[in-house]
Amino acid sequence: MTGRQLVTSAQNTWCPGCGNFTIQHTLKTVLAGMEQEGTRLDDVVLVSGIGCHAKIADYLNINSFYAIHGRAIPVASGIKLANRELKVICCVGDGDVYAEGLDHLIFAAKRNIDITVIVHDNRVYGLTTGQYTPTSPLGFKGKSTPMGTMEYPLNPLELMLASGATYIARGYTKKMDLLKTLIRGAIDHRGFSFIDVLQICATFLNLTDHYNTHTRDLPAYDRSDALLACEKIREWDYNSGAPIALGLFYQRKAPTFDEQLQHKSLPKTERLLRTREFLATRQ
Ligand SMILES: Cc1ncc(C[n+]2csc(CCOP(=O)(O)OP(=O)(O)O)c2C)c(N)n1
Ligand SMILES: [Mg+2]
Repeated sequence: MTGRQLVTSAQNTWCPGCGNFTIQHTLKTVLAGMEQEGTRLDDVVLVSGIGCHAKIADYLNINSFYAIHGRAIPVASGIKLANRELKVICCVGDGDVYAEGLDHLIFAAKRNIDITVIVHDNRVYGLTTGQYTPTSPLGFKGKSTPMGTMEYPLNPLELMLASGATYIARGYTKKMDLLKTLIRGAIDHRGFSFIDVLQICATFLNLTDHYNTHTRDLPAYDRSDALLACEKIREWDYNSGAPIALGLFYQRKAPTFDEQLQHKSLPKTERLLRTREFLATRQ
């Protein structure tokens, strides 16, 4: 099917002003562009977690799987391993993937499985009405922390770098052109691609003014240099008032888990060759 209507007729229940609209629109634009360039949209699968973000599976007219909370990544990994021809995109929430499903995120990055993870990081549990998540700012007052959280937020990009992710980026929903480039780059990347998308929660944590005044583009540097990437990633720790860099922080080529699994069925000499190639990429 070409030129398909990408938005479904399902009733949209996101709050007015929610950042999810931008992510949906941007993903739709990227998919339409890919289709124009020859990708069959039937070869794309969207897997979502549970939360406000996850409703994107209802609203986008592509093959999709509504997983359970925190388990979008294992479902996506299974889909990719069953059919390597598919482009598998996970839309997950910060509560979903940095709390309940964190171990899956780390291991998917470690394995460098060829899937794309887009985190709708509103830094709060939106659907369950405002509890704190691992990226909520220190002191955030929500339903479960009426006196303010006492925990310092996690820096998910640093965690992904340490875990072995081969494409690490941060976007912001009010910078749509950049977000589009990052999403397209992530889908085209062979290996585990990760984008943390800062989005506001219009009802429980509206950081629009802060993001609008603090976000900056990343300067030019060698994106395959892990030490430089780490330095840039650490400049904003999800809590300080420091400038918030947006863009692609890190990218490197490495064999993917799905490729290697296929190599297991190759003759021994061929396998050894592949193993050497793999080790060379880890120096
Ligand atoms: C196994 C399981 N644990 C907890 C829940 C309750 N629950 C549903 S959505 C949600 C939080 C979602 O937050 P987030 O992933 O940040 O998504 P958002 O709503 O902010 O988009 C929770 C805790 C659940 N549905 N299933
Ligand atoms: Mg959330």
